[in-house]
Amino acid sequence: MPRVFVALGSNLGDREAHLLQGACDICDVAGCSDLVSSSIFQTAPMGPQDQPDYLNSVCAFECGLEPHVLLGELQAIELKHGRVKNTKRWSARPLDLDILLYGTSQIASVDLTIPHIGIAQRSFVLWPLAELDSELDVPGLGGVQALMVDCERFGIQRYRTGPGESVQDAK
Ligand code: A4P
Ligand code: MG
Repeated sequence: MPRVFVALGSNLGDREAHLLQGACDICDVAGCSDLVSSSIFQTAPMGPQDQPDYLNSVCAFECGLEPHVLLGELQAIELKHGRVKNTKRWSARPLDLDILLYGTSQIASVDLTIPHIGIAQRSFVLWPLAELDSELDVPGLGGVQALMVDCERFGIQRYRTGPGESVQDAK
């Protein structure tokens, strides 16, 4: 089964609860197993600045679902968390779930691009990805550690270390 990496982002409501419960919701999807989560990071918003800071994390799991089926499951979880489709690009949301990597696949269809299109520019994706697998190769783009060197930082700070541990270095 391919190993899949999904980015979680939240900047509305109880952001930490949305990320933690969102990962649990993915665990509950039939066909998804052995999920691990990164630390949670806080970042300034990319895009419109008149919105709260984000919490971001990444989870990795074994996936027996086809990529488009997985996308549908993730969108259903976003809706369950109160996500409202907004015509304004990059607006605030309780939970955003993006498929970053699906094994070594490269997909370019109308509604699904893998690796995710913004992966190389975003600290809030690359830092948690590297935490889960520092040797990870992003198909078509290169090693995650090399990508981290040039990405935009968005004022990234560690907010919560790993799953289940409280964090002292959250400032
Ligand atoms: N789509 C295509 N490829 C994928 C993929 N790999 N994973 C399509 C998930 N979806 C994918 O997504 C729009 C469409 O992208 C979907 O219908 C799907 O078919 P959406 O979640 O409805 O809308 P969106 O998230 O607002 O759009 P977009 O352009 O994907 O935004 P991003 O890239 O997700 O960025 N700032 C900080 N600090 N942290 C953040 O997490 N996130 C965003 C949203 C903006 N600013 C942020 C953050
Ligand atoms: Mg999205």
